[in-house]
Amino acid sequence: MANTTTAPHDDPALVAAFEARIAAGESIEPKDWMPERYRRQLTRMMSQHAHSEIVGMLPEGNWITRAPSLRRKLSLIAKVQDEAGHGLYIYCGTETLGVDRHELVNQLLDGKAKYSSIFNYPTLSFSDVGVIGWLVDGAAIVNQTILAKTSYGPYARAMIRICKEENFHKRQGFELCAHLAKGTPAQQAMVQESLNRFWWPSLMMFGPSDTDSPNSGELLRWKVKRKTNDELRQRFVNLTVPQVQALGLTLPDPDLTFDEATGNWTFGAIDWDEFQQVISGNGPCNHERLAARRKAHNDGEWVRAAATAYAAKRASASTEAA
Ligand code: BYC
Repeated sequence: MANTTTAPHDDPALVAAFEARIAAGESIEPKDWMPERYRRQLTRMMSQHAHSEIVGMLPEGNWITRAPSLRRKLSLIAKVQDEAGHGLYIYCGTETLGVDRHELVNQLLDGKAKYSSIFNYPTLSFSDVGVIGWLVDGAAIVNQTILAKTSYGPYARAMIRICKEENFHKRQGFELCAHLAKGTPAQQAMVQESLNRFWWPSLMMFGPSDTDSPNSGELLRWKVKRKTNDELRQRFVNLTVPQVQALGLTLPDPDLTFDEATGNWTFGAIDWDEFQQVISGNGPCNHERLAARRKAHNDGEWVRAAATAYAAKRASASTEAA
């Protein structure tokens, strides 16, 4: 990943002016002056986000050939394609910060870049497609609706469009889960089993607890993040528990209780050791995911070569015409 531990000395007067703009709620745009550390933090966060969208195509893409009906296949293909669009859109956003997309892609392929932990879990049944749409896109919406108010203009604008599509993904996921939950005993058992497997990893998507989140302080100060990891996780739990109940399903958490005083659903302890393992490259599917991305990248070499040759041909044609 881009180094975020050191930054050259920024002019204190420029930093003060920048922080005053942030405090006033102004949007920071690509050509505006920004502290080097702000640029690096955004590059880190946005590139991880873009990688997550691209790797996030794999678990669900696994089921395209085995979707149980034409309707399910069409909506799954459309969703996976949307995720590709989100990735490309956010990579464009990172380029406004002065980084080369190829550099970021290479960091992913070399295993140096992070991407969301959730995509290192396997999709074992078709109901996982529903649960991912419902929970994973649902968690993404909670996180990204707030990011739509982030201080960096291009990222905020990307989130507005992406959230609209994620909302649609969430609905198709919930609709699939509702269909299974009302179905045969075997279908009910299938969706319950998917929910059991994806619940805790979905909570981990929001990142470590606030006390163990090294980046949050700086990101909150610069209004890149507008809520903490724990605040967003709690919001997701509060939104999701009633949906689980409405489907007649249960969550794999014996400690889940409603706290009348706070209006929050309190939940049990998250397995942070598992989270650390997954984000360190040792989750159930990390190797498989990176192998798939490397293969796709290598298989696409001829497309990149053709596009480069075509661009060169057009450039020389326009030079000759001038
Ligand atoms: N997975 O200081 P912290 C999607 C890392 S895609 C892996 O709290 P921060 C979708 C973190 O990077 C969902 N790593 O970090 C796609 C940091 O490591 P480094 C992706 C994680 O940045 C397809 C370290 O742990 N969404 O929705 O303040 C289909 C310490 O964490 C994770 C985004 O990327 C994780 N879950 O907060 C369907 C949203 N959590 O870099 C859906 C944008 C933490 O220091 N990103 N780490 O080595 C964010 O909002 C924030 O970056 C995070 C983490 C809340 C994720």
